[in-house]
Amino acid sequence: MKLIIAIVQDEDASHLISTLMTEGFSVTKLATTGGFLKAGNTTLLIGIEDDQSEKCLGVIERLCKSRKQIATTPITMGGAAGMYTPYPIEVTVGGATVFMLDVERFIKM
Ligand code: 2BA
Repeated sequence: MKLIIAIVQDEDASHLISTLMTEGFSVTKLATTGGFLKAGNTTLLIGIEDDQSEKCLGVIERLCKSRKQIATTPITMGGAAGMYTPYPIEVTVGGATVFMLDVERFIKM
């Protein structure tokens, strides 16, 4: 068995979850926050049998779109004076960041 941890954009989450469930996958949704943009994203926990990994990854790849976002990153000016000037940068977020782990034991009590 494997555990897929998929970090996706909020905009893609609900369609992705409903499609995964229609395809027979069990999904747990977590509301998470990206460390860089400090914006909300969605993390899905999906427990799968080994032979389902390509099917599950295919659904995620098909439904999660990459988007450009403007991040306003403060850069420090003036040393000890501690003045901050917002510095806008464009970043491409997603489609999805996926971790796949081997599951040692799966227990339901
Ligand atoms: P965030 O950390 O908010 O990052 C959002 C996007 O900002 C990233 O998109 C990437 O394009 C950019 N970015 C992140 N760190 C950067 C940096 N130090 N300098 C310049 N640009 C940077 P994605 O790569 O698609 O990541 C989307 C979200 O997936 C991330 O949100 C984070 O929540 C998660 N993530 C990505 N890689 C991860 C990792 N190695 N471990 C844990 N979570 C990860």
